[in-house]
Amino acid sequence: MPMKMGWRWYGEGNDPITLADIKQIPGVESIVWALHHKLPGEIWEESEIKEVVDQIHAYGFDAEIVESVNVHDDIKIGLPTRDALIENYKQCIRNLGKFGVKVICYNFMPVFDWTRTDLFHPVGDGSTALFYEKDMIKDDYKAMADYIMSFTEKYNMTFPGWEPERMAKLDELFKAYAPVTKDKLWENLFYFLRALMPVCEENDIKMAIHMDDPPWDIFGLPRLMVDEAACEKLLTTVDHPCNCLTLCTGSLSSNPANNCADIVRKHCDRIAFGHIRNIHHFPNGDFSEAAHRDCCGETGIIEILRAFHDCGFEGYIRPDHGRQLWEEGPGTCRPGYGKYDRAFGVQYMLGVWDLLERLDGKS
Ligand SMILES: [Mn+2]
Repeated sequence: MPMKMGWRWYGEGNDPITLADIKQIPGVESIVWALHHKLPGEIWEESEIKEVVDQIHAYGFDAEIVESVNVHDDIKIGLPTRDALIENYKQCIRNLGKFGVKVICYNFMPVFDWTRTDLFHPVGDGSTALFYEKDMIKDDYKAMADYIMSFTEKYNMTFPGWEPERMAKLDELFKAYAPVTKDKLWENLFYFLRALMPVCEENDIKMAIHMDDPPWDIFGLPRLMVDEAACEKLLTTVDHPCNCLTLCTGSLSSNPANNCADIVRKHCDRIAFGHIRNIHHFPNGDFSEAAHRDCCGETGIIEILRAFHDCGFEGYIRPDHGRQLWEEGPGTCRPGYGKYDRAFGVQYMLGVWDLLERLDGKS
């Protein structure tokens, strides 16, 4: 199977972009989807899965990648309740396998999922992008959570990983995570994966862990998937072909020391899913998300695509976040998930990819 281009879609009634819109973007084959109303720990029922998969298939897309089946905090913390929650996760895998799902993206970040300080930051050309101001992420986790959650209330929009039900108990969550050291968190991740691998194998599904975003500890919470050494540790400790990575280039390259192309070359056979995103760094440690074009940031998009191509990558790639362009803004567009810049990203990546194929004599 050659590389497949994907597009993240939040579902009917939950995304201003429709499947009919996506159909007009040349080269998109896979819809990256999820049941966004499900809380971590809940079983995704077959009827619910079928409804969305049928919608996706009706437009000729495949529905082979789910992003994400979120992991319950009790599993990450390692509470006695985790075994029952892991059983629920296994049932999700079985149910998704019945509908042709091949890859489940997930993350293992404590408390907070992706973290930014501004979701509509001016880029300088009239567009806006997600922005991270380093000095704002120090100890006031409530201020940051309030900022992100203000969008939820104002625009009636919930973000994956920022479920209001969880955010309402922020102090409790921080307390529960207090004894969870980095080593303990690793152990809990391995426990989770070891339990899942036989079910993944039976159902031909890969678990693809997303990189932590940004790739460093925040608010005293440990973060694991931060660099090449972490990828190596994850893949060798649970050395099973169904234990894979979602290589998110934007997350990793928020730390300029990470070389994503090198990581692709080293671990290509265990990368199930690539998120391609470009980051522009500022000298003080702040960063902004940038257009996919190589020269718009420092992530090295061309070298990453070349590494995937050289390795004969047969997984899925999607444009990750884009900027908000033209009329896109708060209320009209999910931050990072507008229509235009991601469509540009798809075309840019496929342009590079088509040329690599041509140079290789494959097309
Ligand atoms: Mn990503």
